[in-house]
Amino acid sequence: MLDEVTVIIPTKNEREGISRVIEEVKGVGIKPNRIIVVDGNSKDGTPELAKELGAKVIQQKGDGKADAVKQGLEEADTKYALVMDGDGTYPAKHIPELLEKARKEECGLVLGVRREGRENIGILNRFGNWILNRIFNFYFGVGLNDILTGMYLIDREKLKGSLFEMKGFSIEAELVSYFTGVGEKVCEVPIEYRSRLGEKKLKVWHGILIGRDIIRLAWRYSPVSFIFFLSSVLLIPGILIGAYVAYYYFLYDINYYVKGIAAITITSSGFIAFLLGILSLYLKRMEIRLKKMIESLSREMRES
Ligand SMILES: Nc1nc2c(ncn2[C@@H]2O[C@H](COP(=O)(O)OP(=O)(O)OP(=O)(O)O)[C@@H](O)[C@H]2O)c(=O)[nH]1
Ligand SMILES: [Mg+2]
Repeated sequence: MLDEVTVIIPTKNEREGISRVIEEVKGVGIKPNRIIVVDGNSKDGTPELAKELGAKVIQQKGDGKADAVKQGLEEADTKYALVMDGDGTYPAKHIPELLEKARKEECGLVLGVRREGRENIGILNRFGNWILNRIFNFYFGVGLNDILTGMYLIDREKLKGSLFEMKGFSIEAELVSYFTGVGEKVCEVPIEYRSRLGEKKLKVWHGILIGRDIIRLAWRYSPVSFIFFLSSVLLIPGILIGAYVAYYYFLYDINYYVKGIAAITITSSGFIAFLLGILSLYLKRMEIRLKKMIESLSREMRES
């Protein structure tokens, strides 16, 4: 079963953690040639160390974690790819659990949700994670718990069509957006998180960039929620002003012409936006249905 997985470890100066990670991954039964370390110009001997331990090491093109993960996903040739940090924070013992979940429930993406050891995340990161998860769930209409986890399993066959437009630490947000947006199942498995070995790369401003990117991704993969948001921004004040005008007209016979026209204009714009929202929801569902149909057709053709 584990032969179906390639483990991808993006690294940048992770000499202190990489041995532990590779040893643990081998320990659960993954063959060394199925461990790909994508190194981003480490100056501390990380790639040499990884090679000594038998892992396949490739030098990343481009820069940032996103480019490294993308390259690893292209390099892998198994159905599943598991991405994990090279800093020793994610225990490899969870790999079989993530794989089993994907196989059983046909998930496109399985997120390792950090449950145990949350104190090792750091208070600022925990707070940032909480906000970013809320923003994501709001715009995508889902209830995920840890979209920015550094340990996740991808069904590579279901990844075709992903655009990989994001940079750096926004890769996780992009992958979750893609799978959610195209209607593939995003599953969750609780995992443990340990304290980091070596120097931290993630800074506060990365969190801000991730927030901006989630909004961009929502517009691309979940425009429906944007349109409904816009329609409520128009409809609510429009109806309130309309009620105000009607109240004075019917009870006191006072005419507010400008407010009346404003109420009609704003409410009808909001109503049109609402109808457009319903239309795009319908189109999105149709896109997902068509995609599923094309997939099953091509599967049938491949099998026959
Ligand atoms: N190849 C490559 N790997 C990177 C780059 N930047 C970060 N990484 C690796 O990506 C993984 C995640 O980075 P981390 O610094 O652990 O960030 P994090 O897990 O979000 O946050 P902390 O672990 O709390 O610091 C680590 O294994 C890093 O070494 C990069 O530019 N290129
Ligand atoms: Mg990390």
